[in-house]
Amino acid sequence: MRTLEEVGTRLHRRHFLMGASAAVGSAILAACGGGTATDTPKAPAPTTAPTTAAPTSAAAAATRPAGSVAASAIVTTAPAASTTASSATAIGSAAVVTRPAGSAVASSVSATTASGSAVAGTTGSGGIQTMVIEAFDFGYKTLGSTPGGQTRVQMKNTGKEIHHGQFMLLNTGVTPDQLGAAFAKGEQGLGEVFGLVTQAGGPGVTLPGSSTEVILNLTEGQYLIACFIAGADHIPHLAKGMLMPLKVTAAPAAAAAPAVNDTITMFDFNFTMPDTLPAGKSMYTVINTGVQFHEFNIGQIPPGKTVDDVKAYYAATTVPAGPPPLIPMGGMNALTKGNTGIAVFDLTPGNYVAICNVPDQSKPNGDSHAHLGMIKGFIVK
Ligand SMILES: [Cu+2]
Repeated sequence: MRTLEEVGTRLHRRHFLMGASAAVGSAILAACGGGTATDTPKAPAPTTAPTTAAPTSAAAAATRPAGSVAASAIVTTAPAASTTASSATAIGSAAVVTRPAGSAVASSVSATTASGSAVAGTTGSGGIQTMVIEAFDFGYKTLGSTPGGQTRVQMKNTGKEIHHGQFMLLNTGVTPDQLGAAFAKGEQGLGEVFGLVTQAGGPGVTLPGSSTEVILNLTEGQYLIACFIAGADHIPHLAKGMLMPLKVTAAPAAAAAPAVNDTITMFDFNFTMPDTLPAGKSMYTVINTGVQFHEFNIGQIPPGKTVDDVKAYYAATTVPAGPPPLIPMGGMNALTKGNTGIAVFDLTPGNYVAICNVPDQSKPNGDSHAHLGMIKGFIVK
């Protein structure tokens, strides 16, 4: 595990979509089955993710070797080989799909079929299903397909870098090829990219060795799960394999949203939220009423540091020396205007900040929203 200082460097450099480039476009094409990818993602990922937890009893894991191009090349391995598991809420009989960087698939739909008709995870109390995502350096292991509806999305980071999982729903009629082509235009294509997808939330920044959770009411459609965090090389992780197609099918039945502690509103450019949140487990409906898309990520402020230190840290043009003045603790990733999701926390007392790191979408190369006012302190007690 890296030191907090190293992780903080990644955090500071993070800039949603800043890495839009030909490499990112190609990665999207490769992930979604586009046939015209001309560039392969850098830094090939391992063909199997590290196994960090005991496999669940009935989980079948399908691992696609890097470079496999046909559905028939997918091999189903014993559960012990690579299984995403989570303590009490493991996926029951669901198939887990690993898509290492560089693997080209015919289409996400056929991949899903070939993996053994992947189905949703366990349906828990209240009709809320659970979807476990393992994030590693650099890729995701999770379901290739899931029914829609209220879904508890748990992300476990088994890598050495910080990761998140941004759910992007391709708008009606949009093909993965279109999205890949827009990304490939780099900064010039960002406006186009924003018009092709709906930001549907997802687990926020998650420290190595940690887990975070959100509840999303997934609607039917083709999604991509992506990590836009960049490492020291400024290449976003999605270009290295952290890009996972997810097919969401019709919801079997409407499940009621769980009860929450409160509502947190994101707008251009701040948050409306309580000054104090309770320690322990709590849940918040997060809604975006702004024009631009926003996220509600949170970080704990270490003793001796303040909200002003966090603001100064992000305002600096070069990464300040020393450990960062905040420790990422997850939250709700970006939501398009009008979208909602539920952030699930289990917090220890202390000082915290809410922060939005997505860029100003009103201009090319826009500043992070954090620079425009979306850093807000709150207390947990
Ligand atoms: Cu924002």
